[in-house]
Amino acid sequence: MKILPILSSILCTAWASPTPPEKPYTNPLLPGWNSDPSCVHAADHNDTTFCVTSTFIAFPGLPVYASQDLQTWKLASNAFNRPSQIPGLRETTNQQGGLYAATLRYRGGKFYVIVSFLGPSTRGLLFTSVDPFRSEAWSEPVEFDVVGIDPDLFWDDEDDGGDGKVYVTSADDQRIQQYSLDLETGETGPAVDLWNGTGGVSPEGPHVYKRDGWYYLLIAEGGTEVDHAVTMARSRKRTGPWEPCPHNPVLTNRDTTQYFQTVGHADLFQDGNGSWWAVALGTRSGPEWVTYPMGRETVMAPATWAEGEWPVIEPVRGQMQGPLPRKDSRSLQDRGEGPFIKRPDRLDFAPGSAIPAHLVYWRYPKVDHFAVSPAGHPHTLRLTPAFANLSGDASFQPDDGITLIARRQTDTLFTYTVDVDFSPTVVDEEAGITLFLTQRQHVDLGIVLLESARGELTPSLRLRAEGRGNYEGDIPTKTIELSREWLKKPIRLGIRAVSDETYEFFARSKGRSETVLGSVDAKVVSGNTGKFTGEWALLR
Ligand SMILES: *[C@@H]1O[C@H](CO)[C@@H](O)[C@H](O)[C@H]1NC(C)=O
Ligand SMILES: *[C@@H]1O[C@H](CO)[C@@H](O)[C@H](O)[C@H]1NC(C)=O
Ligand SMILES: *[C@@H]1O[C@H](CO)[C@@H](O)[C@H](O)[C@H]1NC(C)=O
Ligand SMILES: CC(=O)N[C@H]1CO[C@H](CO)[C@@H](O)[C@@H]1O
Repeated sequence: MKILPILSSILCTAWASPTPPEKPYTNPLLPGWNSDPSCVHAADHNDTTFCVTSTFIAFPGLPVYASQDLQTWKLASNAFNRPSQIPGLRETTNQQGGLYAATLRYRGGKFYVIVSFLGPSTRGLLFTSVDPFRSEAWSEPVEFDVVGIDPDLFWDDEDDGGDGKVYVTSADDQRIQQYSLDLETGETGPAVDLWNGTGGVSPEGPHVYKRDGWYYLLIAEGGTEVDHAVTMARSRKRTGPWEPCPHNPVLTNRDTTQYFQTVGHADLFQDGNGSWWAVALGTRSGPEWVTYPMGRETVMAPATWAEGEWPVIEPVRGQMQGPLPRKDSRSLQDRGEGPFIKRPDRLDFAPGSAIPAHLVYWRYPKVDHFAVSPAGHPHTLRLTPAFANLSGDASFQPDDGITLIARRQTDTLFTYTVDVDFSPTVVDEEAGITLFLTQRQHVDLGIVLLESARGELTPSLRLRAEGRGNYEGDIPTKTIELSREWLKKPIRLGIRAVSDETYEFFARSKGRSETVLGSVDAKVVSGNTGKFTGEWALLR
């Protein structure tokens, strides 16, 4: 199979650096499915900011992105990159389970990623690394008894009036709870209730910060849908009592007509110049919240946080401006494993190369089902069909594996093509491309062997969908029998987003004109079983 996808503390001292002038920028910051961001600035890593986002059951997972200008982001590594780190992913059937809402922190030269793994059971996992630009440098996780979801990591420093212990703050049972964690052994202390929020459903996504003698607790409320909001409380003591912020919610787009909705699940960080920023998740859906194939993306808003005061975060808009660092991420060019994430791809799987770090599988792959440039076929990726299709049938076990390798949709408008060299020999055998949200929701264009009306086995092109998401109309299935001419050469299969609401599926044999098989409404891959994930344009 030949594959050619073309895709498109504010320092109040005399030595404080001057704040750079305001510069315009656009959201999303990390386009495509990049929900639940958590970011940290590492001054002694060349003033680089790092963020981690959610990947649920995709593998590799927990991507760590790096930037120096807060605009150009590069995939530095994947904190979750080998099955030994989380054997239980093999048995995770829930399409919205797995790994989400991690917290990234940096301290004493070490990076920490703490997360709940929702697999056969719910476990807390803590990954560490001293080299965020290398996936392999991420540790095997220290496991701990997590209380619920969305763990945060906070050092209650003695020289800042604390008890010197490390605390995890997480969400369970409609409240935010906190307990100590031994970073070496994973031993946890008793959980205490911190805060229930201001009354919204699902208080979650907590982060704790200490400033000017106050413990600040930032949380998400309202559920990660159109009522999503960020609220805050503070206390002189780590365990409360908590005083809610008088201008809660500190960040939300609910009850607005904004394109960016569901804004919430925020984290705050301070860049090298002392400027504060909030990152959060947002969905480009408008208030209708019906068409959103890109899923939940990472957005950023400038913030100010005066001494002894509450932070003030600007509402999230598509076009914003703020004191962006005057650095240049180009110095990251040769660092890390993945690409600058807004660049188009042209992948040719050169002999001896690895599968690019930004491509993902659904759970663990059968490694030998994905061969880069096998003997006699340089510059190709050979996929071996799995027994099950992308949906899996009733007897499908997650560890049977589906042959799927995917790239995030990072642009609303794009063209994606793959040159497929495949001659099916068994009835129903199929290979092609897919627009994939979950195993229950995807639109597939494949080359498949079908029995014709005349009873003959005929190679055909077939467009069909599994699931319907938020779409209510008829979803057409289209089948075209392929003549011998088509089969002599690789067939180029493609998906084109003709608008942010419509995908067109097409095919072309070399020297022939393009055949459009049909258009599919983006609502098909919005909502329902993939409410919390986002779109992948894929090959399989
Ligand atoms: C800082 O950047 C230089 C030049 O790119 C690189 O050699 C060095 O390793 C970087 N330091 C860290 C801590 O990343
Ligand atoms: C917080 O929520 C928990 C669980 O629902 C409840 O038991 C508790 O009474 C609530 N606390 C307050 C102060 O409302
Ligand atoms: C997947 O395979 C199952 C079982 O063979 C079949 O019922 C289903 O229609 C197939 N779905 C797709 C989208 O290929
Ligand atoms: C670390 C950092 O970003 N420093 C910048 C702070 O702002 C000044 C003025 O724009 C820049 O010169 C520094 O490079």
